[in-house]
Amino acid sequence: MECRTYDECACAEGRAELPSGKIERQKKMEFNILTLFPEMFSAVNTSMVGRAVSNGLVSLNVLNIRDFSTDRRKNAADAPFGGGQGMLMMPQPLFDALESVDAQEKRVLYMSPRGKVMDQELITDLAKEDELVLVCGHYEGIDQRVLDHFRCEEVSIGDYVLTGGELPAMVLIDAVARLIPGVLGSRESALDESVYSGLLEYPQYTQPHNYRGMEVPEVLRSGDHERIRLWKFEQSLRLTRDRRPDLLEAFLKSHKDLTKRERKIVDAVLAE
Ligand code: 21W
Repeated sequence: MECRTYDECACAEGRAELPSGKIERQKKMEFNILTLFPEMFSAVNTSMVGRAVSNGLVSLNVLNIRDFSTDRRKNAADAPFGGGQGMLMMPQPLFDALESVDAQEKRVLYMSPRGKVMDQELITDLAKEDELVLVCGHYEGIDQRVLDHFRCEEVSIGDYVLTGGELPAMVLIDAVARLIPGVLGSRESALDESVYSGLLEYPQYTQPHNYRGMEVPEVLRSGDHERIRLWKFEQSLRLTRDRRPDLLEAFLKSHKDLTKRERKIVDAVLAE
């Protein structure tokens, strides 16, 4: 059933419609976040994910690691044993903060530049959980005993250097939250995207058809759905060939079931 507006939709109150048409209460997903900069996460409340928080589909439990320090000056970092630059986050505040959210029983992710680079496969897997614990590091990182004891999975968002794990944690939350039923409005869909099909997205156009003399490709206004589908496929193939040959190779390996027309387009694009 299509909902006319997001707020009329059953999913707006934490209920999701099942394929049977039955409406069942949606289990909310909780993110426990450990950070030295809790204020940064207020950004999440002003986004699409913020709407999901208001609707009870997502909840953020943001803990300030410093609040758990038993040190008289509330220190949370010290110099590394064995020397080396900078400071490391000490085990005591992190152990206490992690135990306060029962992290021993949960999937714990440590945002780290040496982690596995996040991809859509990891995100879909994380979206199956009811609860996650995200540890945001700062300075040069955290004491290894924290990672070992809580069996932390180390996750990076890519090969560039940031100042800490807060923005990566927000990237992860955003990517996971949009897969929770009801988080995206009825207009958006979590399916039908490049990361799912394996190809980059084709160029898109909206009104007006002529803007400052620049015309929308004629085929998109033809009404011929098959011609349009094949045009989009061809554009996606070209972009993927030029920008992400790695993705094109994987696509061709996994899509042996192309139609005759699609096969012809693939051969032509590869020959160009
Ligand atoms: C950057 C911490 C570099 C440590 C050995 C000892 C989390 C991040 C971060 C940061 C270093 C992510 C060194 C992509 C990122 C993050 C802060 C290492 C050198 N090596 N994804 N000292 N990029 N970054 N410093 O930076 O916390 S996920």
